[in-house]
Parts: sequence; structure tokens; C-alpha cells
Amino acid sequence: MQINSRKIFIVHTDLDGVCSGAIAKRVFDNYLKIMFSGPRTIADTLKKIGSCSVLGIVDIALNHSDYIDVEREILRIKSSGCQIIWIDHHEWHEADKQISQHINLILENSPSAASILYRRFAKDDEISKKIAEIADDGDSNKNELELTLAYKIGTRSNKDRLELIDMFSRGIFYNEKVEAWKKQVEEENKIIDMVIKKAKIFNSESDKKVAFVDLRGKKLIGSLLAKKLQQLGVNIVFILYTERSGVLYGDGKVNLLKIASKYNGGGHQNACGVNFKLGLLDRILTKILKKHIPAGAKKLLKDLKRT
Ligand SMILES: [Mn+2]
Repeated sequence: MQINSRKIFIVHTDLDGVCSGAIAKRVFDNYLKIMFSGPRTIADTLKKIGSCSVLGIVDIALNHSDYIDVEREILRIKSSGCQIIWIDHHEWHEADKQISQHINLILENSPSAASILYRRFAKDDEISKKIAEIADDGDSNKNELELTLAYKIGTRSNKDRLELIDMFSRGIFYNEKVEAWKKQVEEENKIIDMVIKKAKIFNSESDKKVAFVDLRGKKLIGSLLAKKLQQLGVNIVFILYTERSGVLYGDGKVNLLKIASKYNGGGHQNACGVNFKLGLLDRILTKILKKHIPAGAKKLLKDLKRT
């Protein structure tokens, strides 16, 4: 294939991103190149792209602090004659929407980005419809479809993600691989029940129940853990994934995005990422003491206490 006839889609690393990639393959080109990225890395991902004919970016928010970097890359890629379309359902900073003067920007309030893609480009395609339903179910954290959680396990490595995209795009929703992920869900379910017992739960100033879970070093479906805690009456869940990153899940009564934006985070009001800068002392202490909570996470806990 000629390099300048290349079609590229950059999608988020989660199940919604995977579903978006699968629908894009059905709609645009089975041979389109899929790349994975996220709001914090999108500028760097764009830097890797030379020329293309079509570039899609799906399920990735534009971080306000990266606007200038992202715009520069978008303009460079566009000047190679590439048509760029950006589809997302996260909340964007108002000023960043001006990127639409260079590209086709589709921002919609939707349970998933994949279902925007489906409604806009694949309305008559039954398989795309099914893929969009999986994305809606997973991204809203309902997980009501039988295999949604199994698919979520399949989004942990690029290899598995690409395999899922290939399967979904061919209308295959179950095979031995999915069966194995399904078994793993059962295993993780048991571990999650033990982790829940160790969660630190406290009341905020406005009497919201807040749970803090330190998941560093553990591979578990965070969204399932959060859901189970919410079923136990917890309003806000803060999961620490690494020294530098975590997620917040809410029950809809607090706009967590406001808090997350103070921690270089983003996403949705009820589910958003947070990122911490690690000082020298924290870098040393987290190496020596496995359970040391870095200052950024401690500060966030204080903020949650005040909600
Ligand atoms: Mn999404």
C-alpha cells in the first residue's frame, strides 16, 4: 500500500477504544492502521505519524495543557493532505474545541465514543451496532452483557487489543481467547471481594462515603471493583494504580472531573483519571516502603474528605 493512501485510526486503550477501532475497520478500511493512545500521550502519538490520507482519533480527550503541542502536530499532518476526524464523548475545555477549525471534530454526549461512530457512519450495519452496544455497556460500567468484563481483560495489552479489534470487525464475539478471559474474570472477582474488605472507607464532610483502594502491583478490573463498592453504598471510589496515577469513580452526585482537573486528569464526571507528580522524597520512599502513599495521592484524599 502507498504510504500516502494510508488510513490511520488512533483509539483509546480501553474497551470503548477497541470497539471504536473495530467499527472504523468495518466502515473505512479493513487494512487501516490502528494505534493506541490516551489523553496524556496523544501529542507524542501524533508525532510518530508521517503522512496519511485519513486520520481518525477516537475516544481520546484533548488535555487543555497540551493544546499547543497537539495543534502543531495536527497542522503538520494535515499539510500532508490528510483528512482528520476526531470523535469523542469526554468533556472538553471550551477553548480547545477551536481545534475544529483544522479538522472535523465530533463531540457528543454519548455512553461511548464507539456508538457515536456507529450512529454517524455505520447505522445500517448490524455488526457495528452490536460492537457499539458492547462499548456502551462497558464504558458506562453497567457490564450487563455476558462478556463485557471478559473483553475488558482483553484490553490490557496491545496484542490482545488488536486481536479483539480484528475479531469484532469480523463479527466474531466469542472464541477460546474470550473463554479464557471469562475464566479470569471469575478469578479476579474473588480477589476483588478480598480487596474490598481491605478498602479504607471514610465519610466526607458532606457525609459521602469515600473508599480508597491501593491497587499498586495488582492487575484487577478497576471498574468492577468500583461498581461492587458502590453497590455497598460507597459514593466515591479512589483507586491508586501506580505511584503516579489513579482513577476516581462516582455515583453521579459529585462532579469528580472538577477534582480530577486539579491533578492533571480528565475523563467523565463519574469516571476520570488523575495523575500525580512524584517528588524526590516520594520516589525514594515508595521504593523502600511498598505501602507508602505519595504526597499527590494524600492531597487528593484530603480533597475527597472535603467534598
Ligand atoms: Mn470512552
